[in-house]
Amino acid sequence: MAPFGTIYTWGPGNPRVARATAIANLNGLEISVPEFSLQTDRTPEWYAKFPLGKVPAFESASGDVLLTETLAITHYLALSGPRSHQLLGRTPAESAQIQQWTAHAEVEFWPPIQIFNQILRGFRPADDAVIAENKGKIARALEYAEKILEGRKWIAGTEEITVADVSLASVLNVAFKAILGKEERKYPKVLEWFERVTDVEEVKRAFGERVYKE
Ligand SMILES: N[C@@H](CCC(=O)N[C@@H](CS)C(=O)NCC(=O)O)C(=O)O
Repeated sequence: MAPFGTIYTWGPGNPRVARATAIANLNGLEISVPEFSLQTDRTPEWYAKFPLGKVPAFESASGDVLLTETLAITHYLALSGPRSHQLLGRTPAESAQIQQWTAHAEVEFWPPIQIFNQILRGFRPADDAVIAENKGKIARALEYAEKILEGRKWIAGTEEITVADVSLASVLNVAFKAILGKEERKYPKVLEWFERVTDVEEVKRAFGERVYKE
């Protein structure tokens, strides 16, 4: 099968790419993720295609679709295969719920998680007040998800896995692996749902082995 497109990224561990790749897998689309260095591979030719210079950046096989922004890349991959209606919603109400949870993952969960990521990678000082503030933000968002998951199999209330589940699981994967210890993962419904999502074969292939912080 010829690749549907290429995603340029700094490395296989990029959670934004894991999300997009999982959606491609669910739609049976092959994506090529070549080795790419932010230091040496952002050539003038590459910048001509992606003037912002940020990754992930997507290029379709034909070269006529060029995209940045994880939300847009994921949306395009979700729309481009046989499971588009499942992944993005079969009714306006379903689509809106999926959009709500995809946005919640991106806007409410990811910024505080990213701050920890930056602290762990040495890009930001480990300031106690910043840590407490951002753990509080993650806890608030988790409490909300815990309530919503009461009686729901998938986060947007659908019958099957959607872009919302994959998006939220991709950011929580970082939080559970590197930020929140056992005591802080006191959300049984969220954990049960997270394992359900990351057990889906196409998601597992993109996310890799599930690892929890001690
Ligand atoms: N809003 C963008 C953010 C992308 C982003 O911040 N990418 C970082 C790496 S994770 C990057 O390319 N940094 C290099 C740079 O800023 O030049 C998305 O969601 O895809």
